[in-house]
Amino acid sequence: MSPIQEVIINKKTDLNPIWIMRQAGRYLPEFREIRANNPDFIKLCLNHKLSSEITLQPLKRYDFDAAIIFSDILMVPYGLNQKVEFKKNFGPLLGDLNLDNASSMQENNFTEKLKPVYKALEIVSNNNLTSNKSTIGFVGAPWTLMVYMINKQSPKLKLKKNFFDDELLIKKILLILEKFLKIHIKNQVDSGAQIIQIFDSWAGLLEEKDLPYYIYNPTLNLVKFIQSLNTPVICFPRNIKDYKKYCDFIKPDAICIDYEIDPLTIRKDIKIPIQGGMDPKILLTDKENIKKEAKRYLDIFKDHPYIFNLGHGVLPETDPGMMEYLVKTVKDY
Ligand code: 1CP
Repeated sequence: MSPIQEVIINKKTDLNPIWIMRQAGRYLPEFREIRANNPDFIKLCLNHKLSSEITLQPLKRYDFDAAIIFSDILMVPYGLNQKVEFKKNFGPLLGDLNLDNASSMQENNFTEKLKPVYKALEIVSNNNLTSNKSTIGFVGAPWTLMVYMINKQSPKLKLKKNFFDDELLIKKILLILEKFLKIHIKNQVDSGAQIIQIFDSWAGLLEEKDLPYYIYNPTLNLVKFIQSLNTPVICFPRNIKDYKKYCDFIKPDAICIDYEIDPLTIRKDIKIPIQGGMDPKILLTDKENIKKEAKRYLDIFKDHPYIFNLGHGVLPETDPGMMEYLVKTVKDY
């Protein structure tokens, strides 16, 4: 079993495995080089040779304990025939959702559209660089995906005004997403993903009273499905107020925390394995500070099953040398 699985499944506390969200990406010059020659981001995700190579790039540099497949949560709306583009200095831009078209999507057509993602997972999980490491697959949570599908761009701080007006539309989208997220998850597991992470990046936009309908129930459904495949699931509901309530309801195998939350409170409240927390901006400071902050998290979770990670994705302006220093600090702890 790989160290991350030991932490999640066997609740080991002495291993301190590390991987980093967005570890395969914009802070690495070797990624930028590939990206410069591949302006269409979706096409790049659908190029299994390149996406598997990008996935493995950080493992060639650093002693990470996991590879996370180079893909995007928005590959699911893309698979459902919604147009998805990534605009430079703007982010994702989606076309109108054609609900009839999405509802009538056949399972095998969806799988066929995303086949290169699964192919890349096979390549990565069979590569020597991932032996004794975990290959992580992922999906966006239904709520976060629905936000992009209706809002058609990043909500940043707020949703469009009439977002919640069409209740029937919302209900239908949630049902379609439940079906196709399960297919996407199963395909990833069948292709070598040993762990699934669910990203709910916009969980923090909802009020407490709306959490059961938009987050708790749909996510619980996916979590149960992933667990039925004998696969551990890590949930990352970014920016929520009550991680304990979330964990009590959804019961993921591990919970990833953001950098706004106090790790001491989390350790007190939550019994399941914990991942993440450190502010990605710390990597933009200096070595002394990186060591201090990394140790703070490692000390706090010394006797708790803990996977080192950041509290959000690594920032593009991060110096790869500082990442090396962070990995060394965690490994030497
Ligand atoms: O321009 C570029 O070079 C593309 C930048 C980029 C990258 C490297 C995007 C566009 N997506 C990704 C890869 C990606 N996205 C991974 C790969 C594996 C890894 O190394 O971690 C993962 C796991 C994601 C997940 C993802 N995509 C999330 C959840 C995590 C988070 O950041 O909150 C979200 C919200 C997206 C949507 C998305 N993809 C890309 C952008 C710019 C965005 C929008 C973010 C926003 O709305 O502000």
